[in-house]
Amino acid sequence: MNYNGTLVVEAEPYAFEFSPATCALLIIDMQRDFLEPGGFGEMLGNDVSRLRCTIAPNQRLLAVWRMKGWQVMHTREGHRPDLGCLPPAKKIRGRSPTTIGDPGPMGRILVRGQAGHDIIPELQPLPDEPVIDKPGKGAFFATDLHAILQNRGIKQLIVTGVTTEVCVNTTVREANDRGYDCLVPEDCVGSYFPEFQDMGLKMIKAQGGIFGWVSHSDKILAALQ
Ligand code: TIU
Repeated sequence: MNYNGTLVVEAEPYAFEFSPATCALLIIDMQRDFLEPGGFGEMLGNDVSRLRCTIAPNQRLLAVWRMKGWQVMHTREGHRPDLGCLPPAKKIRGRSPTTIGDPGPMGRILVRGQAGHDIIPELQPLPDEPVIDKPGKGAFFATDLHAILQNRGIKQLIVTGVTTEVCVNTTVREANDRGYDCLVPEDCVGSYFPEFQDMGLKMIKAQGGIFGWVSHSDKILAALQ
């Protein structure tokens, strides 16, 4: 802790300082369809083990945030059962025979209320933790996340979850443009593609932290000692 009473995390491109009262842990899209064997992600040919290695570090960080009584929020990517919030362009992207809204291995793919849309059991939200249902990749688009953060006085975010280059990166960019500082612990975010994991993190911290900071959950936990 420094002289302001803020915590200082070793990070790149330089130390990330935060006040716990105004910093939320935001866990992005740790959903069964992206992470579980037999889900939509695996059905598309992806290796879900590349995402599953983020579960334990997320559990560790989440346990500490909860123990301290600090703010935790979760997001889920998905759509209304009537698909009214699914842009036709998103529906047909990929030219796959099975797309969002169709029956999949764990219910209708990325539809709210279906088993595959749910957050994995290891990271289930508590009743007082907001869950933001988002139709897009970024957590701010067409959601009340910004209002919730403002109402709770949040100015900084620890952003974790999947996938690094898609929903995590989009959310960090959206948050940055709205004036939030974002720290991304590299072991708590995952990609199906190793090169995108690497570049997705580099893009955040390049140019003096153009979108935010990158660190590791061990360094965040060390800052709390
Ligand atoms: N949550 C999220 O990143 N949604 C995706 O579709 N990611 C992919 O990498 N496909």
